[in-house]
Amino acid sequence: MLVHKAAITAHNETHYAQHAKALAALKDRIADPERVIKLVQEFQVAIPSWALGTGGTRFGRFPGGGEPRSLEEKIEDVALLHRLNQGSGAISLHIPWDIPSNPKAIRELASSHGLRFDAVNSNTFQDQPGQAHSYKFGSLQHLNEQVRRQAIEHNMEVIRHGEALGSQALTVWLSDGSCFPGQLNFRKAFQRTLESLQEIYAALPKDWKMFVEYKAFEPNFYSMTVGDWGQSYLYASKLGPQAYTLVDLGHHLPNANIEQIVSLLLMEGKLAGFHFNDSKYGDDDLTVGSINPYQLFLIFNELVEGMDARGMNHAADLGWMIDASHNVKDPLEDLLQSVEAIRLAYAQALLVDQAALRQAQENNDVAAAQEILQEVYRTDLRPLVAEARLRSGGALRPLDLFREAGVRKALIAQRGYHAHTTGL
Ligand code: LRH
Ligand code: MN
Ligand code: MN
Repeated sequence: MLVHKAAITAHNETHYAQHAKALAALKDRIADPERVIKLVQEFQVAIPSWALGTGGTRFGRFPGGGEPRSLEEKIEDVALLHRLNQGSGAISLHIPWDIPSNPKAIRELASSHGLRFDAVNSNTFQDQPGQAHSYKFGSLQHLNEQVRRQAIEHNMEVIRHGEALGSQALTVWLSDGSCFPGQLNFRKAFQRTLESLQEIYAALPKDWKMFVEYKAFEPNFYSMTVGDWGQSYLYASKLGPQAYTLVDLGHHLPNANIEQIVSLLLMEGKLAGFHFNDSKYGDDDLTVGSINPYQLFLIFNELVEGMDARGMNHAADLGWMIDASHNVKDPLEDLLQSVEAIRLAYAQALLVDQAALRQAQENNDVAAAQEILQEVYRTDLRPLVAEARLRSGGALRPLDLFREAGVRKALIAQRGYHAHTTGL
């Protein structure tokens, strides 16, 4: 096992004095820091099994070495992240990229590391070897009933895999759509997709949710059959109470007001949760918080306000998942940065003075409203998030410890330069 408890303790001793000083100074400035620390400790983010290796672009792939060669090794990597940050206690699988051949053993391995399985993802956007019918012209929307049947059955199989692992949600993301005007009858494509989703919905266990993920464009560049939150919301509403809309931050047209979308989906009780990433141009899948951390904070501000208004449990009632992948960073370092960015935005949102904000809104005091939000956004809350990690047994500085402990070198020595062959 890489990075034992003893290494974390030694690391924390080295950094403790400096941390304690920064924390004390911060605690003097903010209201109820203990509440924030506790809520951040509880807040866990799921790591996608497809982000543990270096991602590719459609032009090239530059594997960094030491990448996991099996689902077991992917779980080992998530366990390592979780030991370091105590904030990534879940894993989200994409099937068939990761098929648990021995689900019982996989489930035990995960739970021995304190990990659970978040939503399982189906994949009808690629043809798999030996598959009878092609998804070139769509899957659940396809004109041919046999293609739709194949895609429906795949989703049912994913549910069965998820059940064996203790997962409780199915995420359906469809690349279905059209690339050119005139290619598709939008209304009929919607109807066929809805009917296919209804069959999958009927196969959901009673305590499961279906997450309908939308995306504005790519790989279809003229229309997407689940192209925005309105369309996803339509499907989710027509499907029933177990269906919800999943927000992937990169799946919007530029400058979309994602926080407003989030607020309204929450209001309607139809928000599933998130695929966290960041984007400058499109579905860039960049590290969450790397481009627009203010937007991330504004989203969390709506989440905290809206979830509290509905009496929801922040940690448990929505799906918190990362969906990012790229070419140039160590994927594990990148995931440590991701979880940190998410927890930081959450901590900031927890400290927004909601009563003062409400009052500013009621008085049309626009400047005061901005000041209230930016007061917390511009306060450095990293010591609070670090304290949450420390109290849960994680490292004060996970990324530094990852480097000091030579994790990547050790992984390369164990696993070699094998590049993962599935995924993006
Ligand atoms: C599509 C998407 C979707 C897929 C994942 C690999 O762009 O966001 O969630 O399952 O990427
Ligand atoms: Mn996604
Ligand atoms: Mn995406």
